[in-house]
Amino acid sequence: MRTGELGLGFVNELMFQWHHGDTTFGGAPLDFSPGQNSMKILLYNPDNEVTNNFMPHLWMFLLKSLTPPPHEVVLLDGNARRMSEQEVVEYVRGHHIGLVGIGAMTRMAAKAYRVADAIRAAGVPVVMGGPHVTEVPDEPLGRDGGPRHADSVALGEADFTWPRIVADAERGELREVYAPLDTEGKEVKPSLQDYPQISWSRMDLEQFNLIKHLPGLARPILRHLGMRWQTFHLIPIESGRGCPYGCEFCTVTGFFGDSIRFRSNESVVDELLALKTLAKQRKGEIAVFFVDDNFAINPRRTKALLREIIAHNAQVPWVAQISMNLLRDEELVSLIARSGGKWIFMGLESIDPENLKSVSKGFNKPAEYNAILERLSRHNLYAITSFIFGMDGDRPGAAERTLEQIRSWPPGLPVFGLLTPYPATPLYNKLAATGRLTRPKHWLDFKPFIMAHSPLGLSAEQSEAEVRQAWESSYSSQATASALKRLKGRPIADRIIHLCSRLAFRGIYFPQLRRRDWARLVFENRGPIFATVISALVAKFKPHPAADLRHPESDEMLTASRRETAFPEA
Ligand code: B12
Ligand code: SF4
Repeated sequence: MRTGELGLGFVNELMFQWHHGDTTFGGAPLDFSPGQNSMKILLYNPDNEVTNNFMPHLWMFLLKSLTPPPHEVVLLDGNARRMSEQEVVEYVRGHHIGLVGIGAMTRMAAKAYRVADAIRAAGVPVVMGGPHVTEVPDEPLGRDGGPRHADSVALGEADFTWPRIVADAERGELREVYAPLDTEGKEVKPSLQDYPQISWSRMDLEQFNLIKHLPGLARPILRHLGMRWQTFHLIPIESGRGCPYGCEFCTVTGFFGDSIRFRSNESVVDELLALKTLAKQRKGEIAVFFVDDNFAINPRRTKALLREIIAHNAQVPWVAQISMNLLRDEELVSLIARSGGKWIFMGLESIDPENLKSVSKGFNKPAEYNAILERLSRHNLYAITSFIFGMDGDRPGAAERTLEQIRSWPPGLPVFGLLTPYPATPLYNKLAATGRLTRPKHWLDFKPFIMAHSPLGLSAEQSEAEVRQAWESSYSSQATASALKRLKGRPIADRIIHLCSRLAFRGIYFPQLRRRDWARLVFENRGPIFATVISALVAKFKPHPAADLRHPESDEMLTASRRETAFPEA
């Protein structure tokens, strides 16, 4: 759904006009000059109560950067620090918080509402934003017959509305709905040309230090093997917004719109350079996740950005989401590798062309999956391939047929999910119209990997079993051993990262948040772990021949410090 098309009676309640310097609100001039009263604002992102994200959410850092002075903003991410409703309330009381902003994906909505209820009961106002409440704004406002959870909702992209919300909260005059609409009720989208500078060096990133999550024993071993990092952070950066493809199950085209917008190359490069400096200062490593929906949606622009990254020596290891069809371009793939790209996330979804057509993703061509994955592999790039089961064309055995293909591809990280009807997507509307939703408000009773509708060729239980089989088979200790064996000729740092990623990715399906889960996992995978440690020791004491360290596509040699150690030093 586009915010400008909200079928709600209150669309015209709010007209928000913002035209580069011409800032009016409902006709009245806006005043964003620093207010008298400094407020402490908490931005909170809930966990989904089952698994944890490995990366902080960009929206919190972005809104913090857009908050006008003199207000102070503190951030809490339930994924890094899981807290009960009462614990969040204690935090709010203890830190004298005057306004709480909560953002949530659909699967975190139930927890978000419970936390919001507890905070409001303690007398502190709550504003909710993000994709879920944008799709179903009546729900948090209690206009659908259910209880009310939020004082206000911010619909759509909140870059422009957030300063207004803060100003209204300071005066105690929060409105119910904030939508970035012009005087004609049309949505105004940020161009991203004046993207704010996110001061990562001033953010409290300690809660997101991934080294903290390594099992105790792993740290000294990795240090002994040459890993000098004291911190490791995966930082979200956006270089653009929007994707016009409109896949049936996806909220992105509706939410961000099919108008694609980009930051300037300069501003992205500056952010990367700042992060590089920060990593050095903290004696750590920073990798970047470009959270763009489709990082190469405009290949010419992406290539120009990657060339700028290379020219300014702004390379950091990075991950991005790129649709398969755009990776046919050899020059693009080569630039990705040379600019620091390591992992590419691809929504392959299915190996069945009919299935793909049925969800409007016919631009994915299963016949070329292998060739494209081989191309990435030749450039030392690894793929995170995402598949969905429970589509209408799936029949029993869908997982095994998919696994057979995956096994023939270069080793990567496959992930599997169920077709999930997110509210306001074309898929949701289609299933609702045909009476096929079995749990129309599945998010209020979130259960991971449980169907919310009946597919045509499988039962819900069969679909769930296909997903289970896919995870079990792909992340068994035999599968990990075989993947590591096939990566034998690759740089040792790549192999260690692959091994650690495999052990961590398994946790998306098999909860492994307790120490004893990790101990069992390490024991089960002792074979590949031992083999990798031995290879790392060999690499440390007998430096690899130059060819192993040479980038396959360039003559650039890795720096001397990298040559000496199994892991790049900060
Ligand atoms: C990065 C990302 C992830 C990361 C994790 C999230 C993270 N740490 O950033 C990873 C890769 C782990 C991930 C996983 C998943 N993701 Co994801 N992800 C994204 C992605 C690509 C970018 C998010 C982002 O940072 N966007 C840029 C920021 C600036 O936009 P934003 O978050 O929307 O914030 C803006 C507004 O929404 C608003 N806002 C947001 N919050 C708040 C709060 C307040 C108070 C206010 C005022 C405003 C506000 O202001 C911001 C500025 O305008 C989005 C797609 C997208 N482009 O957003 C999907 C997306 C959020 N993911 C989605 C999904 C479905 C998933 C998975 C369920 C996929 C799966 N099947 O496993 C998992 C769930 C993970 C979990 N823990 O449960 C859906 C969510 C749909 C929905 N209705 O909930 C999205 C929208 C993509 C899609 N295909 O539709 N994801
Ligand atoms: S290509 Fe990706 S981001 Fe774009 S609509 Fe399809 S699933 Fe969504």
